[in-house]
Amino acid sequence: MREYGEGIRNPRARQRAMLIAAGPEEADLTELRELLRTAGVAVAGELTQKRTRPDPDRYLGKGKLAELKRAVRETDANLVACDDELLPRQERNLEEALGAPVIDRTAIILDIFADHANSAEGKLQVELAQLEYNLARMRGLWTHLERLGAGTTGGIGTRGPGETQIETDRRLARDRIAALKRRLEHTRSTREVMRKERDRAGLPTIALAGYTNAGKSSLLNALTGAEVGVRERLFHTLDPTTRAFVVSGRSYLLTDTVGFIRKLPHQLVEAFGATLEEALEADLILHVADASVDEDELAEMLAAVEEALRETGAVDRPRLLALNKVDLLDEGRRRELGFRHPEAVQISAATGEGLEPLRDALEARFLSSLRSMELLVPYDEGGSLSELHELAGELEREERADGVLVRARVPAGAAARFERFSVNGGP
Ligand SMILES: Nc1nc2c(ncn2[C@@H]2O[C@H](COP(=O)(O)OP(=O)(O)OP(=O)(O)O)[C@@H](O)[C@H]2O)c(=O)[nH]1
Ligand SMILES: [Mg+2]
Repeated sequence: MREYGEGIRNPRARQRAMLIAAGPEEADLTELRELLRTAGVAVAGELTQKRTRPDPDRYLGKGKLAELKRAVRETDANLVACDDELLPRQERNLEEALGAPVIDRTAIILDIFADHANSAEGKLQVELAQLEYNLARMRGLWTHLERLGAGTTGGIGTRGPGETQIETDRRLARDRIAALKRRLEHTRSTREVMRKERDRAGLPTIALAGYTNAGKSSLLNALTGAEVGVRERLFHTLDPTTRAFVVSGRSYLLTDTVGFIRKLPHQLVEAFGATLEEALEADLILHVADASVDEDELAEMLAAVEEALRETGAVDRPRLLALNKVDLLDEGRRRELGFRHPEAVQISAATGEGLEPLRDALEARFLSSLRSMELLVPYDEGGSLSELHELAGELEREERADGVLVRARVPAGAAARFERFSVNGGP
Protein backbone atom coordinates (compact mmCIF):
# COMPACT_ATOMS: atom_id res chain seq x y z
CA MET A 1 0.00 0.00 0.00
CA ARG A 2 1.12 3.50 -0.80
CA GLU A 3 1.84 5.91 2.01
CA TYR A 4 -0.29 8.98 2.40
CA GLY A 5 1.36 12.33 1.78
CA GLU A 6 3.24 13.83 4.67
CA GLY A 7 1.07 15.38 7.30
CA ILE A 8 -2.14 14.14 5.71
CA ARG A 9 -3.86 11.98 8.27
CA ASN A 10 -7.15 11.41 6.56
CA PRO A 11 -6.80 12.10 2.87
CA ARG A 12 -10.57 12.08 2.42
CA ALA A 13 -11.23 14.83 4.90
CA ARG A 14 -10.95 17.50 2.24
CA GLN A 15 -12.86 15.67 -0.45
CA ARG A 16 -16.01 17.32 -1.72
CA ALA A 17 -17.94 15.21 -4.16
CA MET A 18 -20.42 16.10 -6.89
CA LEU A 19 -22.86 13.21 -7.20
CA ILE A 20 -24.04 11.91 -10.55
CA ALA A 21 -26.54 9.30 -11.72
CA ALA A 22 -28.13 8.42 -15.04
CA GLY A 23 -30.92 5.97 -15.76
CA PRO A 24 -34.48 5.48 -16.93
CA GLU A 25 -35.99 6.42 -13.55
CA GLU A 26 -35.62 9.61 -11.58
CA ALA A 27 -32.52 8.92 -9.51
CA ASP A 28 -32.64 8.93 -5.72
CA LEU A 29 -29.18 9.64 -4.38
CA THR A 30 -29.97 9.26 -0.67
CA GLU A 31 -28.06 6.02 -0.41
CA LEU A 32 -25.02 7.33 -2.29
CA ARG A 33 -24.96 10.28 0.12
CA GLU A 34 -25.09 7.83 3.01
CA LEU A 35 -22.25 5.78 1.53
CA LEU A 36 -20.12 8.89 1.10
CA ARG A 37 -20.89 10.05 4.61
CA THR A 38 -19.72 6.66 5.87
CA ALA A 39 -16.57 7.01 3.74
CA GLY A 40 -15.93 10.47 5.17
CA VAL A 41 -16.46 12.43 1.94
CA ALA A 42 -18.50 15.66 1.88
CA VAL A 43 -21.20 16.22 -0.72
CA ALA A 44 -21.01 19.38 -2.85
CA GLY A 45 -24.10 18.81 -4.95
CA GLU A 46 -25.82 16.41 -7.30
CA LEU A 47 -26.73 16.14 -10.93
CA THR A 48 -28.89 13.44 -12.48
CA GLN A 49 -29.95 12.60 -15.99
CA LYS A 50 -32.96 10.63 -17.16
CA ARG A 51 -32.02 8.50 -20.15
CA THR A 52 -32.80 4.96 -21.27
CA ARG A 53 -29.31 3.88 -20.38
CA PRO A 54 -26.04 5.61 -19.51
CA ASP A 55 -23.85 6.69 -22.41
CA PRO A 56 -21.41 3.83 -23.10
CA ASP A 57 -18.44 6.19 -23.44
CA ARG A 58 -19.11 9.07 -21.06
CA TYR A 59 -21.95 7.83 -18.85
CA LEU A 60 -23.73 11.20 -19.28
CA GLY A 61 -24.84 12.85 -22.51
CA LYS A 62 -22.72 15.64 -24.01
CA GLY A 63 -24.88 18.53 -22.81
CA LYS A 64 -25.20 17.06 -19.32
CA LEU A 65 -21.46 16.62 -19.15
CA ALA A 66 -20.90 20.30 -19.91
CA GLU A 67 -23.42 21.12 -17.19
CA LEU A 68 -21.54 18.86 -14.79
CA LYS A 69 -18.27 20.57 -15.59
CA ARG A 70 -19.79 23.92 -14.71
CA ALA A 71 -21.36 22.56 -11.55
CA VAL A 72 -18.06 21.11 -10.39
CA ARG A 73 -16.40 24.47 -10.87
CA GLU A 74 -19.17 26.47 -9.23
CA THR A 75 -19.51 24.30 -6.16
CA ASP A 76 -15.77 23.87 -5.77
CA ALA A 77 -16.09 20.09 -5.84
CA ASN A 78 -12.83 18.18 -6.20
CA LEU A 79 -14.31 14.78 -6.89
CA VAL A 80 -17.18 13.27 -8.87
CA ALA A 81 -18.97 10.25 -7.42
CA CYS A 82 -21.16 8.07 -9.65
CA ASP A 83 -24.05 5.99 -8.30
CA ASP A 84 -23.31 3.13 -10.73
CA GLU A 85 -20.25 1.05 -11.35
CA LEU A 86 -18.53 2.72 -14.32
CA LEU A 87 -16.83 0.97 -17.18
CA PRO A 88 -13.11 1.76 -17.10
CA ARG A 89 -13.62 3.61 -20.40
CA GLN A 90 -16.45 5.78 -19.02
CA GLU A 91 -14.42 6.63 -15.98
CA ARG A 92 -11.35 7.59 -18.01
CA ASN A 93 -13.32 9.75 -20.42
CA LEU A 94 -15.20 11.48 -17.61
CA GLU A 95 -11.99 12.27 -15.78
CA GLU A 96 -10.44 13.66 -18.94
CA ALA A 97 -13.46 15.80 -19.76
CA LEU A 98 -13.83 17.11 -16.21
CA GLY A 99 -10.23 17.44 -15.16
CA ALA A 100 -11.32 16.00 -11.83
CA PRO A 101 -11.08 12.48 -10.39
CA VAL A 102 -14.14 10.27 -10.73
CA ILE A 103 -15.05 7.40 -8.43
CA ASP A 104 -17.89 4.94 -8.80
CA ARG A 105 -20.22 3.22 -6.37
CA THR A 106 -18.12 0.07 -6.33
CA ALA A 107 -14.92 1.93 -5.42
CA ILE A 108 -16.75 3.69 -2.57
CA ILE A 109 -18.19 0.46 -1.17
CA LEU A 110 -14.83 -1.29 -1.47
CA ASP A 111 -13.23 1.60 0.37
CA ILE A 112 -15.75 1.40 3.20
CA PHE A 113 -15.20 -2.32 3.47
CA ALA A 114 -11.43 -1.77 3.60
CA ASP A 115 -11.99 0.70 6.42
CA HIS A 116 -14.27 -1.56 8.44
CA ALA A 117 -12.45 -4.88 8.03
CA ASN A 118 -11.24 -6.11 11.40
CA SER A 119 -10.43 -9.79 11.27
CA ALA A 120 -7.44 -11.12 9.37
CA GLU A 121 -9.80 -12.95 7.07
CA GLY A 122 -11.99 -9.90 6.46
CA LYS A 123 -8.91 -7.87 5.50
CA LEU A 124 -7.75 -10.54 3.07
CA GLN A 125 -11.21 -10.70 1.51
CA VAL A 126 -11.43 -6.94 1.04
CA GLU A 127 -7.93 -6.73 -0.38
CA LEU A 128 -8.77 -9.47 -2.83
CA ALA A 129 -11.91 -7.65 -3.97
CA GLN A 130 -9.99 -4.37 -4.35
CA LEU A 131 -7.25 -6.00 -6.38
CA GLU A 132 -9.75 -7.63 -8.72
CA TYR A 133 -11.45 -4.27 -9.19
CA ASN A 134 -8.20 -2.38 -9.76
CA LEU A 135 -6.77 -5.02 -12.04
CA ALA A 136 -9.73 -4.67 -14.37
CA ARG A 137 -8.96 -0.96 -14.46
CA MET A 138 -5.22 -1.24 -14.98
CA ARG A 139 -4.65 0.43 -11.69
CA GLY A 140 -1.79 0.10 -9.33
CA LEU A 141 -1.71 -1.67 -6.02
CA TRP A 142 -3.26 1.12 -4.04
CA THR A 143 -6.94 1.80 -3.63
CA HIS A 144 -8.66 4.40 -5.68
CA LEU A 145 -9.67 6.81 -2.95
CA GLU A 146 -6.21 6.71 -1.47
CA ARG A 147 -4.67 7.51 -4.80
CA LEU A 148 -7.03 10.41 -5.32
CA GLY A 149 -6.76 11.88 -1.89
CA ALA A 150 -3.11 11.44 -1.15
CA GLY A 151 -1.88 14.09 -3.52
CA THR A 152 1.40 12.25 -3.86
CA THR A 153 1.08 11.13 -7.47
CA GLY A 154 1.19 14.53 -9.13
CA GLY A 155 -2.11 15.96 -7.99
CA ILE A 156 -5.76 15.28 -8.45
CA GLY A 157 -6.96 14.24 -11.86
CA THR A 158 -3.60 13.15 -13.25
CA ARG A 159 -3.64 9.75 -14.83
CA GLY A 160 -2.04 6.73 -13.24
CA PRO A 161 1.50 5.49 -13.66
CA GLY A 162 3.11 4.92 -17.08
CA GLU A 163 2.65 1.76 -19.16
CA THR A 164 5.70 -0.08 -17.84
CA GLN A 165 4.68 0.61 -14.32
CA ILE A 166 1.18 -0.62 -15.10
CA GLU A 167 2.51 -3.89 -16.53
CA THR A 168 4.65 -4.43 -13.45
CA ASP A 169 1.72 -3.58 -11.23
CA ARG A 170 -0.54 -5.96 -13.09
CA ARG A 171 1.91 -8.80 -12.67
CA LEU A 172 2.36 -7.94 -8.99
CA ALA A 173 -1.41 -7.72 -8.58
CA ARG A 174 -1.91 -11.16 -10.12
CA ASP A 175 0.76 -12.68 -7.89
CA ARG A 176 -0.80 -11.03 -4.88
CA ILE A 177 -4.28 -12.24 -5.87
CA ALA A 178 -3.00 -15.81 -6.11
CA ALA A 179 -1.30 -15.49 -2.72
CA LEU A 180 -4.44 -14.03 -1.13
CA LYS A 181 -6.58 -16.82 -2.50
CA ARG A 182 -4.18 -19.39 -1.04
CA ARG A 183 -4.25 -17.73 2.36
CA LEU A 184 -8.04 -17.51 2.30
CA GLU A 185 -8.21 -21.20 1.47
CA HIS A 186 -6.12 -21.85 4.53
CA THR A 187 -8.24 -19.77 6.92
CA ARG A 188 -11.26 -21.50 5.46
CA SER A 189 -10.02 -24.97 6.25
CA THR A 190 -9.32 -23.83 9.81
CA ARG A 191 -12.88 -22.60 10.07
CA GLU A 192 -14.12 -25.82 8.54
CA VAL A 193 -12.72 -27.60 11.59
CA MET A 194 -14.54 -25.20 13.88
CA ARG A 195 -17.74 -25.72 11.98
CA LYS A 196 -17.46 -29.48 12.31
CA GLU A 197 -17.24 -28.93 16.06
CA ARG A 198 -20.39 -26.86 15.95
CA ASP A 199 -22.22 -29.36 13.78
CA ARG A 200 -21.29 -32.04 16.21
CA ALA A 201 -22.97 -30.07 18.94
CA GLY A 202 -26.09 -30.30 16.77
CA LEU A 203 -27.57 -27.01 17.94
CA PRO A 204 -30.09 -25.51 15.52
CA THR A 205 -28.53 -22.60 13.64
CA ILE A 206 -30.11 -19.32 12.59
CA ALA A 207 -28.37 -16.77 10.35
CA LEU A 208 -29.28 -13.09 10.35
CA ALA A 209 -29.33 -11.60 6.88
CA GLY A 210 -30.49 -8.24 5.63
CA TYR A 211 -29.79 -4.87 4.16
CA THR A 212 -26.97 -2.88 5.71
CA ASN A 213 -28.16 -0.81 8.70
CA ALA A 214 -31.35 -2.89 9.09
CA GLY A 215 -30.48 -3.67 12.70
CA LYS A 216 -29.07 -7.21 12.48
CA SER A 217 -26.35 -6.66 15.06
CA SER A 218 -28.79 -4.85 17.35
CA LEU A 219 -31.11 -7.84 17.14
CA LEU A 220 -28.29 -10.28 17.85
CA ASN A 221 -27.46 -8.24 20.93
CA ALA A 222 -31.08 -8.01 22.03
CA LEU A 223 -31.64 -11.75 21.69
CA THR A 224 -28.36 -13.05 23.05
CA GLY A 225 -27.16 -10.32 25.39
CA ALA A 226 -24.01 -10.04 23.28
CA GLU A 227 -22.27 -6.76 22.67
CA VAL A 228 -21.64 -6.74 18.97
CA GLY A 229 -20.80 -3.31 17.57
CA VAL A 230 -23.83 -1.35 16.42
CA ARG A 231 -23.57 1.92 14.53
CA GLU A 232 -25.48 4.29 12.36
CA ARG A 233 -23.17 3.69 9.44
CA LEU A 234 -23.25 1.32 6.50
CA PHE A 235 -21.43 -2.00 6.52
CA HIS A 236 -20.51 -1.80 10.16
CA THR A 237 -20.32 -5.58 10.50
CA LEU A 238 -18.10 -7.52 8.12
CA ASP A 239 -17.27 -10.67 10.03
CA PRO A 240 -19.81 -13.27 10.97
CA THR A 241 -20.28 -13.46 14.75
CA THR A 242 -22.02 -16.41 16.34
CA ARG A 243 -23.72 -16.40 19.74
CA ALA A 244 -25.94 -18.84 21.54
CA PHE A 245 -29.36 -17.94 22.86
CA VAL A 246 -32.05 -19.82 24.66
CA VAL A 247 -35.77 -20.19 23.98
CA SER A 248 -37.85 -22.30 26.37
CA GLY A 249 -34.68 -23.88 27.68
CA ARG A 250 -33.38 -24.86 24.25
CA SER A 251 -30.19 -23.37 22.86
CA TYR A 252 -29.86 -22.01 19.35
CA LEU A 253 -26.89 -20.55 17.54
CA LEU A 254 -27.41 -17.13 15.98
CA THR A 255 -24.96 -15.73 13.42
CA ASP A 256 -24.70 -12.07 12.42
CA THR A 257 -23.49 -11.43 8.87
CA VAL A 258 -22.34 -8.64 6.60
CA GLY A 259 -25.16 -6.45 5.29
CA PHE A 260 -26.28 -6.33 1.69
CA ILE A 261 -26.94 -3.35 -0.54
CA ARG A 262 -28.41 -2.62 -3.96
CA LYS A 263 -25.88 -3.12 -6.78
CA LEU A 264 -23.57 -5.01 -4.44
CA PRO A 265 -20.14 -5.13 -6.12
CA HIS A 266 -19.66 -8.60 -7.56
CA GLN A 267 -16.00 -8.53 -6.47
CA LEU A 268 -17.23 -8.43 -2.88
CA VAL A 269 -19.77 -11.16 -3.40
CA GLU A 270 -16.96 -13.32 -4.73
CA ALA A 271 -14.45 -12.43 -2.03
CA PHE A 272 -16.96 -12.83 0.82
CA GLY A 273 -18.82 -15.63 -0.88
CA ALA A 274 -17.37 -18.55 1.02
CA THR A 275 -17.76 -16.95 4.45
CA LEU A 276 -21.28 -15.85 3.66
CA GLU A 277 -22.27 -19.14 2.17
CA GLU A 278 -21.09 -20.89 5.27
CA ALA A 279 -22.91 -18.51 7.60
CA LEU A 280 -26.06 -18.78 5.53
CA GLU A 281 -25.97 -22.56 5.51
CA ALA A 282 -28.05 -22.25 8.65
CA ASP A 283 -31.23 -24.18 9.37
CA LEU A 284 -33.11 -20.91 9.12
CA ILE A 285 -32.35 -17.49 7.67
CA LEU A 286 -33.84 -14.67 9.69
CA HIS A 287 -34.21 -11.80 7.25
CA VAL A 288 -34.11 -8.51 9.15
CA ALA A 289 -35.48 -5.45 7.37
CA ASP A 290 -35.67 -1.79 8.36
CA ALA A 291 -39.41 -1.20 8.28
CA SER A 292 -39.11 2.50 9.06
CA VAL A 293 -38.56 3.39 5.40
CA ASP A 294 -41.43 3.90 2.95
CA GLU A 295 -43.13 1.04 1.15
CA ASP A 296 -41.25 1.41 -2.15
CA GLU A 297 -37.88 1.51 -0.49
CA LEU A 298 -38.73 -1.42 1.73
CA ALA A 299 -39.74 -3.45 -1.32
CA GLU A 300 -36.49 -2.53 -3.05
CA MET A 301 -34.39 -3.47 -0.04
CA LEU A 302 -36.21 -6.79 0.40
CA ALA A 303 -35.61 -7.55 -3.28
CA ALA A 304 -31.92 -6.59 -3.07
CA VAL A 305 -31.46 -9.01 -0.16
CA GLU A 306 -33.26 -11.79 -2.03
CA GLU A 307 -31.02 -11.14 -5.01
CA ALA A 308 -27.87 -11.27 -2.87
CA LEU A 309 -29.06 -14.48 -1.22
CA ARG A 310 -29.56 -15.94 -4.67
CA GLU A 311 -26.03 -14.95 -5.65
CA THR A 312 -24.56 -16.61 -2.59
CA GLY A 313 -26.55 -19.75 -3.25
CA ALA A 314 -28.52 -19.50 -0.01
CA VAL A 315 -31.88 -18.88 -1.62
CA ASP A 316 -33.31 -22.31 -0.84
CA ARG A 317 -32.92 -22.02 2.95
CA PRO A 318 -36.07 -21.63 5.04
CA ARG A 319 -36.80 -17.97 5.77
CA LEU A 320 -38.44 -15.86 8.43
CA LEU A 321 -38.93 -12.13 7.91
CA ALA A 322 -38.52 -9.73 10.83
CA LEU A 323 -39.63 -6.15 10.22
CA ASN A 324 -37.46 -4.12 12.56
CA LYS A 325 -37.60 -0.56 13.92
CA VAL A 326 -41.38 -0.57 14.33
CA ASP A 327 -40.87 1.70 17.34
CA LEU A 328 -40.57 4.46 14.73
CA LEU A 329 -43.99 3.67 13.21
CA ASP A 330 -47.51 4.68 14.11
CA GLU A 331 -50.42 2.28 14.52
CA GLY A 332 -51.68 2.83 10.98
CA ARG A 333 -48.40 1.98 9.32
CA ARG A 334 -47.96 -1.10 11.51
CA ARG A 335 -51.39 -2.36 10.49
CA GLU A 336 -50.57 -1.74 6.85
CA LEU A 337 -47.32 -3.66 7.20
CA GLY A 338 -49.17 -6.51 8.89
CA PHE A 339 -51.52 -6.57 5.96
CA ARG A 340 -48.78 -6.51 3.34
CA HIS A 341 -46.47 -8.95 5.12
CA PRO A 342 -48.73 -11.23 7.16
CA GLU A 343 -45.98 -13.84 7.54
CA ALA A 344 -43.52 -11.37 9.07
CA VAL A 345 -42.91 -10.63 12.75
CA GLN A 346 -42.84 -6.94 13.66
CA ILE A 347 -40.09 -6.13 16.11
CA SER A 348 -37.94 -3.43 17.61
CA ALA A 349 -34.43 -4.46 18.55
CA ALA A 350 -34.13 -1.08 20.25
CA THR A 351 -37.11 -1.29 22.63
CA GLY A 352 -37.42 -5.08 22.80
CA GLU A 353 -40.97 -4.93 21.50
CA GLY A 354 -42.04 -8.01 19.54
CA LEU A 355 -39.06 -10.09 20.62
CA GLU A 356 -41.25 -12.54 22.53
CA PRO A 357 -43.42 -13.27 19.47
CA LEU A 358 -40.20 -13.53 17.45
CA ARG A 359 -38.78 -16.13 19.84
CA ASP A 360 -42.07 -18.04 19.60
CA ALA A 361 -42.00 -17.88 15.80
CA LEU A 362 -38.40 -19.12 15.74
CA GLU A 363 -39.24 -21.96 18.09
CA ALA A 364 -42.27 -22.93 16.03
CA ARG A 365 -40.08 -23.23 12.96
CA PHE A 366 -37.92 -25.79 14.70
CA LEU A 367 -40.57 -27.79 16.54
CA SER A 368 -41.45 -29.87 13.51
CA SER A 369 -37.84 -30.97 13.15
CA LEU A 370 -37.63 -32.25 16.73
CA ARG A 371 -37.51 -35.98 17.36
CA SER A 372 -39.14 -37.48 20.39
CA MET A 373 -36.71 -39.83 22.09
CA GLU A 374 -36.84 -42.03 25.13
CA LEU A 375 -33.35 -42.56 26.43
CA LEU A 376 -31.70 -44.42 29.26
CA VAL A 377 -28.55 -42.50 30.12
CA PRO A 378 -26.15 -44.34 32.46
CA TYR A 379 -25.05 -42.45 35.58
CA ASP A 380 -21.46 -42.17 34.39
CA GLU A 381 -22.63 -40.27 31.28
CA GLY A 382 -23.36 -37.02 33.09
CA GLY A 383 -21.87 -35.04 30.18
CA SER A 384 -24.40 -36.44 27.74
CA LEU A 385 -27.18 -35.54 30.11
CA SER A 386 -26.23 -31.89 30.36
CA GLU A 387 -25.70 -31.74 26.60
CA LEU A 388 -29.17 -33.16 26.17
CA HIS A 389 -30.48 -30.52 28.50
CA GLU A 390 -28.99 -27.77 26.35
CA LEU A 391 -30.55 -29.23 23.22
CA ALA A 392 -33.94 -30.21 24.52
CA GLY A 393 -34.63 -27.74 27.29
CA GLU A 394 -36.76 -29.15 30.09
CA LEU A 395 -36.34 -32.91 30.43
CA GLU A 396 -38.84 -35.39 31.70
CA ARG A 397 -36.62 -37.64 33.83
CA GLU A 398 -36.89 -40.62 36.08
CA GLU A 399 -34.04 -42.04 38.18
CA ARG A 400 -33.59 -45.76 37.69
CA ALA A 401 -31.13 -48.26 39.09
CA ASP A 402 -29.17 -48.44 35.83
CA GLY A 403 -29.36 -44.76 34.85
CA VAL A 404 -31.69 -41.86 34.17
CA LEU A 405 -34.68 -42.48 31.94
CA VAL A 406 -35.28 -39.36 29.87
CA ARG A 407 -38.03 -38.33 27.51
CA ALA A 408 -36.88 -35.48 25.31
CA ARG A 409 -37.48 -33.81 22.00
CA VAL A 410 -34.15 -33.50 20.30
CA PRO A 411 -33.22 -31.53 17.13
CA ALA A 412 -32.99 -34.03 14.28
CA GLY A 413 -29.35 -33.09 13.60
CA ALA A 414 -28.28 -34.16 17.07
CA ALA A 415 -30.51 -37.23 17.45
CA ALA A 416 -27.92 -39.65 16.07
CA ARG A 417 -25.57 -38.86 18.95
CA PHE A 418 -28.05 -40.12 21.50
CA GLU A 419 -29.20 -43.11 19.53
CA ARG A 420 -27.05 -45.45 21.61
CA PHE A 421 -29.10 -44.64 24.71
CA SER A 422 -32.40 -45.12 22.94
CA VAL A 423 -34.92 -47.47 24.53
CA ASN A 424 -37.79 -46.83 22.15
CA GLY A 425 -35.75 -47.85 19.12
CA GLY A 426 -36.27 -44.89 16.84
CA PRO A 427 -38.55 -41.96 16.10
N1 LIG B 1 -35.25 3.14 16.14
C1 LIG B 1 -34.62 1.98 16.01
N2 LIG B 1 -33.34 1.96 15.63
C2 LIG B 1 -32.72 0.77 15.52
C3 LIG B 1 -33.40 -0.46 15.79
N3 LIG B 1 -32.54 -1.48 15.58
C4 LIG B 1 -31.36 -0.91 15.19
N4 LIG B 1 -31.46 0.44 15.15
C5 LIG B 1 -30.41 1.40 14.77
O1 LIG B 1 -30.06 1.19 13.41
C6 LIG B 1 -28.66 1.40 13.21
C7 LIG B 1 -28.03 0.17 12.58
O2 LIG B 1 -28.08 -0.91 13.48
P1 LIG B 1 -27.11 -2.17 13.35
O3 LIG B 1 -27.58 -3.18 14.33
O4 LIG B 1 -25.68 -1.74 13.40
O5 LIG B 1 -27.47 -2.63 11.87
P2 LIG B 1 -26.82 -3.81 11.01
O6 LIG B 1 -27.92 -4.42 10.22
O7 LIG B 1 -26.03 -4.71 11.88
O8 LIG B 1 -25.88 -2.97 10.03
P3 LIG B 1 -24.53 -3.43 9.23
O9 LIG B 1 -23.67 -4.19 10.17
O10 LIG B 1 -23.96 -2.10 8.82
O11 LIG B 1 -25.00 -4.23 8.07
C8 LIG B 1 -28.10 1.73 14.57
O12 LIG B 1 -28.01 3.12 14.67
C9 LIG B 1 -29.13 1.18 15.53
O13 LIG B 1 -29.13 1.85 16.76
C10 LIG B 1 -34.78 -0.39 16.21
O14 LIG B 1 -35.47 -1.38 16.48
N5 LIG B 1 -35.32 0.86 16.30
MG1 LIG C 1 -24.07 -5.16 11.87
